[in-house]
Amino acid sequence: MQNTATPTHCPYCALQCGMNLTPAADGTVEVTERADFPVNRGALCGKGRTAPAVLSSRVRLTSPLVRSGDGTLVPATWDEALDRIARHLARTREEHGADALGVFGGGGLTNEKAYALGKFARVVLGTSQIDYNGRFCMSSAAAAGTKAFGLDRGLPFPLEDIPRTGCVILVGSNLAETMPPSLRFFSELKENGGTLIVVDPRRTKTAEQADLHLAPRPGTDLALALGLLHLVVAGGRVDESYVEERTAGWEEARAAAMAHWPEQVERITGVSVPELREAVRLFCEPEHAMVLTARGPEQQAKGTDTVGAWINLCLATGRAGRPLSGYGCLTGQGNGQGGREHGQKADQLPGYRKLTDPAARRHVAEVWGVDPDSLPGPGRSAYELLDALGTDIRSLLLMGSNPVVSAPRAAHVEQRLRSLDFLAVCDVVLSETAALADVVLPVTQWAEETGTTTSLEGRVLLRRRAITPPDGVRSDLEVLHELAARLGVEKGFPTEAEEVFEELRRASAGGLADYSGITYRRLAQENGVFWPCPAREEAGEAEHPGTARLFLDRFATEDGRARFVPVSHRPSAEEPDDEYPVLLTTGRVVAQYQSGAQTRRVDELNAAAPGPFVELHPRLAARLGAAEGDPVAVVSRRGRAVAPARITTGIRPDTVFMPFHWPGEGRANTLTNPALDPTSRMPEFKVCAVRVEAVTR
Ligand SMILES: Nc1nc2c(c(=O)[nH]1)N[C@H]1C(S)=C(S)[C@@H](COP(=O)(O)OP(=O)(O)OC[C@H]3O[C@@H](n4cnc5c(=O)[nH]c(N)nc54)[C@H](O)[C@@H]3O)O[C@H]1N2
Ligand SMILES: Nc1nc2c(c(=O)[nH]1)N[C@H]1C(S)=C(S)[C@@H](COP(=O)(O)OP(=O)(O)OC[C@H]3O[C@@H](n4cnc5c(=O)[nH]c(N)nc54)[C@H](O)[C@@H]3O)O[C@H]1N2
Ligand code: SF4
Ligand SMILES: [Mo]
Repeated sequence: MQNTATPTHCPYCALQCGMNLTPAADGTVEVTERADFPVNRGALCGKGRTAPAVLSSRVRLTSPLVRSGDGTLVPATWDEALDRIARHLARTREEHGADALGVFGGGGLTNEKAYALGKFARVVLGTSQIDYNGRFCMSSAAAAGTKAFGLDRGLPFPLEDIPRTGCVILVGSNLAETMPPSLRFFSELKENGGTLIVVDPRRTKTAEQADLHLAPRPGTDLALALGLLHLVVAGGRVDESYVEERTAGWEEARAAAMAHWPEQVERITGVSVPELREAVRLFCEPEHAMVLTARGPEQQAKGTDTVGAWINLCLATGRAGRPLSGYGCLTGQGNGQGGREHGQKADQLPGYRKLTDPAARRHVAEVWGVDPDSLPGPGRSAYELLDALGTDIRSLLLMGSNPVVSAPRAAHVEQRLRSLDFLAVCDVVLSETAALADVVLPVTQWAEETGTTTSLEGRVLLRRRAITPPDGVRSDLEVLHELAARLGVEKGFPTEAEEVFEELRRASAGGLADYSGITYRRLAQENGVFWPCPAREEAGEAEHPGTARLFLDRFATEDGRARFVPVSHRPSAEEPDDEYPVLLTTGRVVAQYQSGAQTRRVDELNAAAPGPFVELHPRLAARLGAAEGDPVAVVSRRGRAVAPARITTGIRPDTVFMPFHWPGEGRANTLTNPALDPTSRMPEFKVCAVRVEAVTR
């Protein structure tokens, strides 16, 4: 084989760093620098650099597995495994109805897979019960963005705008660990004289870069944003003409903010009034400024209102829909953006259309060649779906998620999964969730297949096949094709990604996320195309260039105005009390990815981040009598987890932090609270009440 480099993108996070892959003579594949991709300019974090290790057949699945009579998983042929899945799904549907079938997808799946999975659920299974792990990710920001701007795209501008703005408030993002190559944009911002404000209860690697670090008590970002808006109004810093021309709803939002006095906000958040004033000064003085949120403020049972309050701050100061200013959400998974646009979400049809909209149903049903009335309505959100397993939902097909580790109240979710009549999982490795399945199908992954993803910038990218997959694996698209055929739908599930994308283009045409002007040919030539990009098929018309910057002329609402939301602070679903006096928050470390299913199989990453830990302040550690590395138990109303203490002054004394990448005794999600945001249905991963105990061993 010729050793030519194939340009492609990283399998992990939403930055979708460009990289070149070159197959080596020994069958392995080498990652080399791809300097032409402007987002990372060749830089990669350790996860991206070591991603080929997960292609090795030593760590992955290369044969279908089926549950045998003695309860163990044993190898089977593809036909046996597929037949078994089709048989069980058909039986469940016959005995309990179509809504007893569940489908769970992932934001790591390509656009083509996410599209095909949504279509499979609605057209082949006829079930409304489909949702995906993106619900646990950026759904609160998506809901708030849709309310305010009429459209949700993670960043409404490219990352390259960041160095040229005047101030960025980064709320609950630890991008120095979660998207390391993106740190460059913030360093350049500072070199250009701009300032960075980081809002995080912990002094993270990202917070260390900040000109001002605000460390609120977890779950109080809503009050913090309201307090800042109060000071903006009190200081006469409202951009009155912008508010008049480009927004609606200011009076109610203003009144709500004025009810939040700075001293009261200081008491709720622990951020002092002088710090609040300094933040307002840094944010308001320059001509341009941005607010970017990530999971910190979003993964709360009031995440939608919280993001709404930060958007209000942008709107009141005229910092949205103008060059070098705006609100953005740092989407998380590789295809976290595209994965939420094309129909694997419970209430959604492709093109970011609503399943409840009759015109959207007609359009998509026509592309699919089905009767619009045959399409089911909206289903349950991710946690509610997992909670209904074994009761309302009897059989589940899961693709691209590992909820045994990543879902809130994970011991309960694990027990729900075990109580199913039938579970089928498609994965590249035997994840903790796949290990519970009745049938496991081994699938191809990034370097072995072609497909598109949409990065956090709304940039649609082409991932190219660089190597031949091992014998024994098939692609997710082939799986859906084969299952559809076995369930009586012979057509409409092509196995070639480009063919699926061609249909996705038509299905998305005219929708908010319009991909109809994007083709594989263009993606192969350009460094991605930003949506919306409508087709211009009229003779002689030039191709639509794509939309790097949104809202510059108008917002995507009916009247073109952005909407303020009148929001007020409220406590977290679970506040500390005598029995559970400490706050737990959760998140990530640089060397592990998500549930760890992939990265825990890479030696170099395990050496850097070998296992779970509990980050706590020296004062709390002293009270427990715990020294660095001693096991400590963290107990919540959901359960108990044990992990070594990591003592640092970089965390508030009232708060402990655990990363969520590991199963077993140190699983953070044993503890987390599945209280849901009323709009986005996001679980409260970032705040729950716990007790911390010393463990004697
Ligand atoms: N290394 C690595 N990188 C990743 C991932 C990974 O698993 N590992 N996952 C990818 C995905 S899917 C996502 S969604 C992104 C997530 O990227 P981030 O949002 O950056 O990651 P988190 O660590 O979950 O949370 C960010 C910060 O929120 C803080 N925080 C906790 N509670 C609160 C609060 O109440 N308010 C505020 N303001 N902050 C709070 C935490 O201390 C943490 O430092 O990362 C992506 N990149
Ligand atoms: N406590 C706590 N919990 C959290 C969070 C938190 O901050 N705190 N964050 C939440 C967030 S933001 C997210 S995004 C979720 C993520 O959590 P999960 O949904 O569990 O995400 P992954 O670990 O990425 O799981 C993806 C699975 O799909 C497999 N896979 C990879 N590529 C493919 C493919 O192409 N096809 C198929 N079929 N499978 C594939 C991987 O091997 C892996 O098993 O976790 C959430 N859980
Ligand atoms: S930052 Fe994200 S996309 Fe870039 S190499 Fe690391 S994991 Fe991959
Ligand atoms: Mo995420």
